[in-house]
Amino acid sequence: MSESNKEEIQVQPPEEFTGGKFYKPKQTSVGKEAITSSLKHMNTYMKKGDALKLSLKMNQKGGFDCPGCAWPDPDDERSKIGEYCENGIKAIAEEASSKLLKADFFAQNSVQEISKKSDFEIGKLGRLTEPMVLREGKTNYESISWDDSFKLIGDSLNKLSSPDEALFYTSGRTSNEAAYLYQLFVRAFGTNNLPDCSNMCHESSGVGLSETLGIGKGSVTLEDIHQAELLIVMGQNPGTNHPRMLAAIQKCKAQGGKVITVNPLPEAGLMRYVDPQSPKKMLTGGIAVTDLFLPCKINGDVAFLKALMYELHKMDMERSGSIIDYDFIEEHTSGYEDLIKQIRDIDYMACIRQCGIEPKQIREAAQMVAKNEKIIVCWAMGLTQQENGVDNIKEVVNLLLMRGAIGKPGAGTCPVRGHSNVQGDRTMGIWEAPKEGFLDKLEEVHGIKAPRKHGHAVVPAIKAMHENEAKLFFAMGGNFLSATPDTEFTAKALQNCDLTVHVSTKLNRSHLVHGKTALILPCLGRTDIDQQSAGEQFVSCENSMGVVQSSQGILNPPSEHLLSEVKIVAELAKATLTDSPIDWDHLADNYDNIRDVIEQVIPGFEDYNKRVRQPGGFYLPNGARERKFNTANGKANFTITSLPDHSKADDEYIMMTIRSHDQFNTTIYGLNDRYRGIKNERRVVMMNESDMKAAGLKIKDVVNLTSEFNGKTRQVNKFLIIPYPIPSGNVATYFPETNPLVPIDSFARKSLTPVSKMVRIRIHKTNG
Ligand SMILES: Nc1nc2c(c(=O)[nH]1)N[C@H]1C(S)=C(S)[C@@H](COP(=O)(O)OP(=O)(O)OC[C@H]3O[C@@H](n4cnc5c(=O)[nH]c(N)nc54)[C@H](O)[C@@H]3O)O[C@H]1N2
Ligand SMILES: Nc1nc2c(c(=O)[nH]1)N[C@H]1C(S)=C(S)[C@@H](COP(=O)(O)OP(=O)(O)OC[C@H]3O[C@@H](n4cnc5c(=O)[nH]c(N)nc54)[C@H](O)[C@@H]3O)O[C@H]1N2
Ligand SMILES: [Mo]
Repeated sequence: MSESNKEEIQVQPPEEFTGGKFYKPKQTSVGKEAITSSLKHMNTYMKKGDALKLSLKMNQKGGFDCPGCAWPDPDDERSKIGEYCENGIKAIAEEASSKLLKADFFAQNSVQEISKKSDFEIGKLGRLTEPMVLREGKTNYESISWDDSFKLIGDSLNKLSSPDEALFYTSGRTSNEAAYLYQLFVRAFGTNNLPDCSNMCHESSGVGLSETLGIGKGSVTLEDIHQAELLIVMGQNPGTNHPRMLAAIQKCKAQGGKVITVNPLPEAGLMRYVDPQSPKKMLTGGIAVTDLFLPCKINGDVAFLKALMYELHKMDMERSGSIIDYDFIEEHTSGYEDLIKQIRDIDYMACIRQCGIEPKQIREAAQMVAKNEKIIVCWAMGLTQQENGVDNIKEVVNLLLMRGAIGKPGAGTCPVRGHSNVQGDRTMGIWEAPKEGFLDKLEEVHGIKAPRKHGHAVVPAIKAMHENEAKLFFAMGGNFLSATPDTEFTAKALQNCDLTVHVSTKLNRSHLVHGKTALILPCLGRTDIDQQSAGEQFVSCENSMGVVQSSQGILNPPSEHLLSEVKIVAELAKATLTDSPIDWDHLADNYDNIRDVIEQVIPGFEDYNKRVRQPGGFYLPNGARERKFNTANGKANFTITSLPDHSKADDEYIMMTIRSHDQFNTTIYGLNDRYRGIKNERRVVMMNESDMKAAGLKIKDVVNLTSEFNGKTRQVNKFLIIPYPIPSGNVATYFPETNPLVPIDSFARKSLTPVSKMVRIRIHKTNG
């Protein structure tokens, strides 16, 4: 393809409005409208019989794992009529789409023409049905056989001057079995270049928790949530992104539990909730979820937590040491003295200014923390996608440790994970920075030589492509272009590659912004039957609370040409590695064989094949849950952080990029954000009314947005201003439309997570 042609490919969604209507944000989530909305999605996008079949099997013991979020299923009784939520239904309606995307569509539409469509339209084109190739210099994708696809990739990989010139991305839907085989292939090939969506998601949690508690995962179970006396929900919007969490919160509240919410926005799901399975509650308007709402400014969390600990310490002094758990601290922790010295001396008013929460409310929160023993902090992207993302997590841990609220029933850490198997993928070794012990085991069990040099995470991977140091990009799922920061920069990086390959269920923009040659390899989804030579297979996934369970699809695959991700990896390995000691066919023919080797390599998977067949699966070991801290000093560590830098120019605003109620990451289910009162429009800037007034802006004014970072200005055009209850100086927009504004060099210290929740921007009014 010529340079000029390349430039015409639309890297960003079209700058077009869809006709938005704006209402007051809702106070209540779920209820009748959620049911209507999910039924509508099922009926519009799926075959009738399939919809019913799927909804009865979703998240049931022996059924399939919802391909949406990673919220766990109840260990005990599961609701017969449906252990799922509105957004789970949308996720399966999207995957089990009745529409098929066939080769003739690609023959009739050039890549450039397809790129003019919106992400919503691209997603609705239907399931991919056969392998497609875009040959160098051509404008359209065309059919290619599986054999030729594997040969093309294998030859390209073997032509690289070093295995480190290849990058192997993973999105978090990949099953344990596929993820294990994939990383095994990548390491047998010779690189640790395994960037994954976790790098953009909960990496800060992993880093922060490992350093302080010795395990990169949360410590609580679902039962702990039910039993908690106090839940603190920070930087998370469960009503939209983890709707089934609301049922767990409801159970907790029914037993007397209290909820503190720390969020710049009064998210509907956290204010009131109506259980869709309780008709009575539906009539009465549901229950209040949040007992204390703290409207924190964006990235005010470190300041808030420090002020909270200051109040707790003060209270402890006044009440002769009865608030802080000194016995726990003495026996299990290190670093308390240093922490308390810092807390005692903090500039309290600086903390108050930075978080924007009134001292009175902080004291109220401190009273609640002091009064309750069983405390859980839940969090998601509001805390992790910050420059100080790791520090946020460390301060959460400091708070819990002060109260001894870890490793006992009803207490602990709860990072609420995103993709349905993102946690399992990491357990399986999808990680650019693997531990030596893990690599030793791979060598011992498989007879390969595992590379020791750490590989690239997402941000360094983009830079490596940008600088021509990496030339082949392979993605196991996901939408790398649109999910990553600095869209224009990333687009150039991908376009620099000799070959880009995507294993996918649906078409997305990453397939359109391609290397010199590009391949799309269509695969089975979670809901599809997976037939291999040893018979029908199931896979397994690990949820947010470390439970591993099986998942088996029940629908006939939409096309006979689809392969499972496991099979794709095995065939790719055979086409690439000429002299491999691994019997790839043996592993792919029967997934029990993969689980047998996982059991030998990864601790906690003893009797994997047997235990994964138990209804409900099994729990992985979790040291923090038992007060066994696998840190260098064997203790839980208090740590010291400093207040984040909030400096900005007078005319700058702090922007967070968030999800609407009608999307799953870059997959746009629809154009509404019902709970926030936004209808039929995604190109919006939610802004405080007094800020609007001060800037001379009115509702529906059309604006362009710029962000300036290290002397470079980035810009997106055509957004509508809407008034919203958000702290002054803060604004909110949707991901991925504003990803072009997130600078590639703005990432979290230590975890390298792009700072998607604190982008300094300017707002420029246009003439419409
Ligand atoms: N339906 C649906 N479900 C999903 C997803 C989806 O896109 N759609 N995505 C999945 C994935 S991969 C993930 S990671 C999770 C994401 O789940 P969330 O983290 O809940 O998703 P976000 O929309 O990024 O929301 C971040 C929340 O943090 C708040 N916030 C932003 N900045 C700050 C801050 O500085 N401090 C505090 N205290 N709060 C802040 C925002 O107001 C918002 O409520 O959801 C998973 N589940
Ligand atoms: N600005 C900003 N950027 C963000 C975020 C943010 O909050 N703000 N959030 C970040 C977060 S938390 C995450 S997790 C990332 C998400 O980044 P990704 O995981 O890369 O993105 P997704 O949109 O989840 O990927 C969707 C695509 O996955 C493919 N797919 C779906 N199911 C399957 C399957 O079963 N197998 C295969 N092989 N493919 C499948 C489909 O083709 C679909 O188009 O984005 C990050 N980017
Ligand atoms: Mo995520």
